[in-house]
Amino acid sequence: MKKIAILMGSDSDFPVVEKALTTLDKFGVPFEVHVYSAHRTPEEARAFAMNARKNGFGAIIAAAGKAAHLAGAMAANSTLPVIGIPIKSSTLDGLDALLSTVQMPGGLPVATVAIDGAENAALLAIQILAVTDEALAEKLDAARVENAKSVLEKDRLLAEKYNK
Ligand code: RP5
Repeated sequence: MKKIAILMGSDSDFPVVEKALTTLDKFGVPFEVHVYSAHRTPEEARAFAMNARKNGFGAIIAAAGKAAHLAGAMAANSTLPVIGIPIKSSTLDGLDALLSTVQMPGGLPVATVAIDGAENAALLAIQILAVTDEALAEKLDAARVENAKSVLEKDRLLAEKYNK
């Protein structure tokens, strides 16, 4: 199976990004995690993106806060699918990172999830791998069923308590 790259601009992003690791683990999807910054370590970030396909990756998740250019830098140097996670890390509540990540110029797509949306980033990466992996697709289907069951159970509990 292809690996997923999980990159973050700073280790201060890790408490949010950790959810992506646990989600990939839950589905048995292999990953590598790194701290690379589009601004502080641009050479390393570029080298990672340029070699990612030949190093066995199927998608790149890139999380960054503030002037969040890491996902864009990955997209500039790789044609693998890039998923951006805008991190809420400054006084602007993550809106800065959201706009920096999502507003890519034509020709360089970044699939941007919600602010701090690490779980969805991992699920989207898994869905990309599942296009050619039937067993993984079945696991995704089963997880959707479980998710729906848990919501219906919450509905049942609230309805039981308040709907007289
Ligand atoms: C961004 O700046 C990082 O992704 C992080 O969200 C933010 C702050 O980084 P630190 O100053 O905490 O290292 O590049």
